[in-house]
This record gives sequence, structure tokens and C-alpha cells, in this order.
Amino acid sequence: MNTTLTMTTTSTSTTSLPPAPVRLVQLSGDVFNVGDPLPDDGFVSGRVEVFYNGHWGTVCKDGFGGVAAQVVCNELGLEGAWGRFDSSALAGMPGSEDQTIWIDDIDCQGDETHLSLCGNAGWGINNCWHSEDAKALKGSLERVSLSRDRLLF
Ligand SMILES: [Ca+2]
Repeated sequence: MNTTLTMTTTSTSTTSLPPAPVRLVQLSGDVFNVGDPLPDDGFVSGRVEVFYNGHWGTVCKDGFGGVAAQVVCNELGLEGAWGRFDSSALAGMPGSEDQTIWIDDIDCQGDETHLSLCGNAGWGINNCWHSEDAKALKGSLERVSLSRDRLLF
């Protein structure tokens, strides 16, 4: 009698999720979506959100640096300057406390077409607070340096 032994390997590292849209929710409450035109001053910033399972959720800042911010800006159709920043002014943006934290432990290479294609812990798996919500911006460094936001590359 022949028996076949099947070995199943299980990855314990990060996973890659299907492409999911992102958006930036600005401090004003205005939402910047894929393909939206830049404001006249060429500056846009906000909380990074990703759409999954029927609703928008947030992204934890763990692993979210300049490379991940670049992926976000590329996905949004923004070229040029980019960055990730942490801002006390944005930390308590309305709405975030009610949202699911969809992505944590992000690990981007920089050439991903969607943020969700970067390595991460899996949908909804996180150990974060909303005070750690990732933010991203696109704008000139001159404009950024005039703000009170703290740039973290
Ligand atoms: Ca984490």
C-alpha cells in the first residue's frame, strides 16, 4: 500500500493582499482619491485609508516610512515629493476611532502598484492604536518645512 505524505508549509512571515484602493482623508475632512487634481499649492496630506470588506479603514504606522508613503502617492497618481509624517494636529482626526485598522507591519519595496500589495500582517491583524494611524503627504519640502508637522522618513 502506497502512502503519500504531503507536507504543507505555512508562511509565518508577512502576507500580500489583493489590490485595494487607498485615499487620503485630510484634516479639513476633504478626501483625496485616486486621480484627483492637486490643489493649487501642490500640497496634499492626510490619514491613509484603505478600502476592504465594504468599508474604509486605517493603516498603522509600524513599518510605514518613506517607501510606503511613496507607494501611496504613486497609487494616488501623485508624482514628485512625498513623505510620511506624524502630526499631533492629525493624530486626533475625526472619525478614525470608529474605523478598523486594516493594515499593520507594512513592508514595501517601493514598486508596488497598491499599498495592499506590500507585505503586511494581514487584513485587520494589528497591535496598534489609532494614535498610530499612518499619514502621508505630497508637497514641496519648502511648504512642508513651514508646517508644524514632523517629517519622518
Ligand atoms: Ca504592529
